[in-house]
Amino acid sequence: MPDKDIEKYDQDQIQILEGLEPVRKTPGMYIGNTSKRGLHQLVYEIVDNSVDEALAGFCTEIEAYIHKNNSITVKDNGRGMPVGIHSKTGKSSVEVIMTILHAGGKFGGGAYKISGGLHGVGASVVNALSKKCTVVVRTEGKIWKIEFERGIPLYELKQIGETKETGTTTYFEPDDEVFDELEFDLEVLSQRLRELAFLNKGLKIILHDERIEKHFTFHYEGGIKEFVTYLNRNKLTLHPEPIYFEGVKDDVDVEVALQFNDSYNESIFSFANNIATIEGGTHLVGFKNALTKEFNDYAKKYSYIKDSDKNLSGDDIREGLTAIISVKIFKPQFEGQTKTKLGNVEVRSIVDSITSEGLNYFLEENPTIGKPIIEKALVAQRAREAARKARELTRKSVLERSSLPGKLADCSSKDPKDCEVYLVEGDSAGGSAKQGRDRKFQAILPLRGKIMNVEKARLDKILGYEAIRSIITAIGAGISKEFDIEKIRYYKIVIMTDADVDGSHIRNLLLTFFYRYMKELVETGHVYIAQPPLYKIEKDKKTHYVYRDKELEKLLKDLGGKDNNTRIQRYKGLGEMNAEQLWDTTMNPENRTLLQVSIDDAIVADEIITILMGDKVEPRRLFIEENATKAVNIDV
Ligand code: 1YM
Repeated sequence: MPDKDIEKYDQDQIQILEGLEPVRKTPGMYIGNTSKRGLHQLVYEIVDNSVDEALAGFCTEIEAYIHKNNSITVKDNGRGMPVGIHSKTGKSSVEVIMTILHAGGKFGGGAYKISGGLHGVGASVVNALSKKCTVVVRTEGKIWKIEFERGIPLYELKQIGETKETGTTTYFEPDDEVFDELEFDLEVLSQRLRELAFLNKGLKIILHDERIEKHFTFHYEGGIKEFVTYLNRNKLTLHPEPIYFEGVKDDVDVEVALQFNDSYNESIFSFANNIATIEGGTHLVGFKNALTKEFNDYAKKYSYIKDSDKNLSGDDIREGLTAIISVKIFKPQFEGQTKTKLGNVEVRSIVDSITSEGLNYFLEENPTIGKPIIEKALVAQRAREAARKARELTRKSVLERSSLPGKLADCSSKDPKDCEVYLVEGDSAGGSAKQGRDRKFQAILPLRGKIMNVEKARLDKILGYEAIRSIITAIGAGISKEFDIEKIRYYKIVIMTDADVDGSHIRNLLLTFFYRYMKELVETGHVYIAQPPLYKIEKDKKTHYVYRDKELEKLLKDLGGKDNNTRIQRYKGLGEMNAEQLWDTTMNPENRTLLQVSIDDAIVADEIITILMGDKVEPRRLFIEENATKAVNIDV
């Protein structure tokens, strides 16, 4: 990191924009929403300050605690937030940082800042949305402390002790008046903290979940090189170590790691200033361009292809590729629908030339490693040609067919915004759903049996499954590269499966299919999971439904305990519900809860499918062992 030109923090550089009331009035504007995602965003905002401090070269370790009452502490060993008096306000800088919106140092000067990313609004927003918040700063031999309630300081920054250490500790308790959900998800937090540790090599991040007394250390000296190893951990790789290179040009810091596996999938993840650029951008374009060029040059040099032969296409080369591209730049421009597309034009040629140089050097030094990669690309090229022919034949019948699948019970409304389609496991549940639905806006597509194994199949084979073809035609927007989100016939695609092992398997297969072949559908939040109840409880002629195992006991207690007037029915499958029950519990927008599938959910589904269907036996055995008890629980 370029720490050469870091300026001493200047108190007056804090730019005062506005107070905290607007944050409490419209929290969604600052953290996206006030449900699960927004709640977790609070942690990222605080951790981002510590990571910025690490990028500036002053912090090596971050610890995060999820406390028993779902409050959070983040501690770092950086310089500590500035404690001096801020001349314009006469208040301590810590107080200013915590109470004034958008207060920050000289943005863009000195070090790369994560701030300026997606939400990047900083600690003051977290403070505003917390019932309680405490900041402790260790700097220049002294320990300082200040506390807030709902953004309001309880006292001025005060010295509470002495220390030789430096750093900042921020504690906060999310406000139950603001958030609909207050429980932190260990999986979600560990995923992001692990990612941050991969993206910032050498940075140690420790996560403590005090609710279950578990501790996780994320620390990777190899950075994104280890990230690629981790992503490929369940796959058979074509070469033992990921290829890694880095470079800095015109203040743009570029890191690339890549490794090929024997699958047909391309998994490239790009980041700018530690933010996942889901929509790609100039860094990704530069990388792909250089990759295609270098491997074609190599293939020609070693006579795998002749000058007169067709070049390998980018798709041919990227088959089975797992790669991370991470850039750090001073003024990232985020564009696109979800503001996750890097727009800085200068980055394209910089990543292109650093990738070209890096690959060229690597292939010169390791000529044998290029061989299996090129051979695979040549197979892919031939297969792609065959697939193109197969697709052309199927296209007429599937992709461009005007008639809808016979099993689809379509809705009468034609405005996609109002419409939803239920992908239902099994014909019998499909029948109930057809009877129970509101035919104005709800369409039903029954799917029979196991769907397919998308893991080991190329597109031509996948199109051979009838269930897949009917899903594609029903949604109406094509597939893969030809997928066009503008053409979707339903804004909500709802997966409705049984609450048992088979149901979850089918759900994972469908999610994997959407993730691989209609990714944008998931990214733009059109995919949902229906939540059928697990139990029906009748007591004193009243019917209650229970959707989660842990709610059962509570409900029984609330109803005054189980007695002779209680009959509890455990629903094993959707088929056990009649049309009316299915409508009441699972399909009626007034009562139902739909889970919106995030790209992370889809990635997890993809991983599960890779483990269950892939070639490696050991991860599969481990997965089944680890999940055996859970599986029993869902299938009692
Ligand atoms: C647990 C959360 O906030 N650490 C932290 C924050 C800051 C600094 C160091 C820091 C930054 C700079 C100079 C600078 C912040 N400073 C500011 C502001 N951990 C946590 N550690 N000195 C210290 O960027 O120049 C905001 S956060 F506004 F002062 F720059």
